[in-house]
Amino acid sequence: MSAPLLVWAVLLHWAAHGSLVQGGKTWQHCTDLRPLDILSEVVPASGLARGMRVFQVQGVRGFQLTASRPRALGFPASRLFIHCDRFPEEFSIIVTLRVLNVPAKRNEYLFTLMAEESHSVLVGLRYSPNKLHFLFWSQEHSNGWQTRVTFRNVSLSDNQWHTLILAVSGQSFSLTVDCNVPNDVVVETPFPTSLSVKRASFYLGNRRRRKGLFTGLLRQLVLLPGADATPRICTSMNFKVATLSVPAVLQDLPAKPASNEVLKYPYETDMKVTLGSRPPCTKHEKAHFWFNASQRGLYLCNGSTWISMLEVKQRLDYVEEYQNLVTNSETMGIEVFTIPKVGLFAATANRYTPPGSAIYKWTDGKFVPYQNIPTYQAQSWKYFTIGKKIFLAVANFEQNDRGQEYSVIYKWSRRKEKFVTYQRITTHSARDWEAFVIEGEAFLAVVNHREGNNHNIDSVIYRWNPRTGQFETNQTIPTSGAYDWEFFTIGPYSFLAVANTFNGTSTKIYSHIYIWLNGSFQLFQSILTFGAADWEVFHIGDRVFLAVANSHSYDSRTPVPSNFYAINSSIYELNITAQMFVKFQDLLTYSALDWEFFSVGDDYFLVVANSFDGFTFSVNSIIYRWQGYEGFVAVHHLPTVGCRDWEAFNTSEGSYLLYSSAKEPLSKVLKLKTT
Ligand SMILES: [Ca+2]
Ligand SMILES: [Ca+2]
Ligand SMILES: [Ca+2]
Repeated sequence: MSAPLLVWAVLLHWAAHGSLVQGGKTWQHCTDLRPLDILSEVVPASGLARGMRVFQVQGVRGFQLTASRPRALGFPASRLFIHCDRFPEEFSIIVTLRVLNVPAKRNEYLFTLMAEESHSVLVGLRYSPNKLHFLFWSQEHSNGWQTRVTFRNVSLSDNQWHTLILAVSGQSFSLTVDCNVPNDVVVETPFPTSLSVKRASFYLGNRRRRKGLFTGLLRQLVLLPGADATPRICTSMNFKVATLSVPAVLQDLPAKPASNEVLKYPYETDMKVTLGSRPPCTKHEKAHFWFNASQRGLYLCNGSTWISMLEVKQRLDYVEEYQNLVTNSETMGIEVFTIPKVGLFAATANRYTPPGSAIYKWTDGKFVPYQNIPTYQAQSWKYFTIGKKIFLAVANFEQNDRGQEYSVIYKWSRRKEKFVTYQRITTHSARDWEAFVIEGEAFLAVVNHREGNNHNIDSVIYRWNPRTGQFETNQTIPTSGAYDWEFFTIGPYSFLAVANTFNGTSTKIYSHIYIWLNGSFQLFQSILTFGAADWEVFHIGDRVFLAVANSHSYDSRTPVPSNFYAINSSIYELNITAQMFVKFQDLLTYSALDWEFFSVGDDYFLVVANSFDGFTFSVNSIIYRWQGYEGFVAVHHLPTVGCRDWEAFNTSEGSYLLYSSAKEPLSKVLKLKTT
């Protein structure tokens, strides 16, 4: 078959609404997810605008505004909406303020967006005693009348600073004060899908009149286009992250809150954003942010230089099919590795013997067959080194033709330039090997899936004995239909996570994370999973994440769900303060079997192996891109068949993904096209 080279997902999904870019750049910039700092826009680089004074109360600074020249506190919306003249359809507004006692019946405007040629308030936020009103103007729905959304019992007049988050989406309006329980209001008129800001201006603390001026202190006013920022802001223990709501912040480890006071006044302790022209960056400014309003750049001081947090160097544009790799038979796992001075290899764990599994070598920009190795329903390969020795271990799921069941460690022979058998280890329907080093000692852990029909068996951790040159049993850990080991370190601590799939009656069972303490692994945390097939650990800045691939939701004791396979797979984040992983994001997957994390330029990605949707094995696997406060957002849909495993690798020519199919003898190399 000579099908033309198929281009998989040529167009970039900017993914705000899951649709494709069609009309060039405008569309793209309309969904620009950068924070728009309204407050800083009023402050000229040279100093303060007329009508503004800085006050400091309780150690926190804010602006006090005067009513004499309300227009001086305004600026054209086009200064913020550079590429697109529509107000976002969904957004959050974050305000930090301190209000004075307002006489009853008096209204004070926090800000307005007004058409130049009329007195219409297109968007506005207004405070009256114990009430907050959000105003907007909708031509499509209310015949050009203003709609007012009122939040009651909002008492801000306690001489304290407060942070408000207003999240708007369609007909639903949600106000959160100091990360307390949100106050949700649903109204008949939805926020307009297309509100033009052409010839409109923002006014700070007023509605272009002297009357209704805000008399308190205003410290922060940010518009965040896109989804509701509240969950990100208020579930995170790191309020530094939270209040800024940009990916940048996440680069910094959470500071341990000294007390609940910190939670109440996040800005007082944590807000370290500087505006204006480039400030100095020394160790005193470390972890401070600089928002360059004129260029919309957000920068983080790392102790010596300002690092750009919002601009990307290289960007993944699309993914293109690069090589069809015909395999010996269906392929469960793949392992890509480099043998120093020899080259780049891929090992495929194949189903049938003969011919068994194969190792391919990257030659002239392609994988070509290099060595066949007899394996018995091989599930995965693991490459590792101990000193100068190079090893490759296979997990065999079945017995050999003589009824013996074992998995094998192969060693690279420099003389033969092949892998040769080194050590056999008795295993029970082995699924996976993990290799790691703790305090200079080498370990190898096998996942035993089941013995006969019994899924509740021990998986084993072996320790390398340098004297005998063999792996010896060091610890056994009870597992239930286990699929995967994942080793990782955080600072001086070593962890091992197991993915438990099935205990004989249910796939809704706990998978466990172990920590190395006093010479052995001890239980650290248990997480409820659904036929967990894979754990993937990854770091973004100083943040540590753990993603689980949930394959299957089945419980013999509960009614059959509509679909066993279309279920969430979850990403957890290490919370340093709580010393545990907490749920960060759920992503809908279709019998997910693997996650692979990779980066391109300054961008981070996760690709999931979706294998089955309940009807067919031909399902799209998805590449998600890290978008800061939005978490991971789908950007590319890749057609796959029974997708089992993903591997990311780089050569001098570029970045690639390799995927294996558990349903057909064809793996594929995809090339990541960048600009
Ligand atoms: Ca593993
Ligand atoms: Ca993985
Ligand atoms: Ca993988």
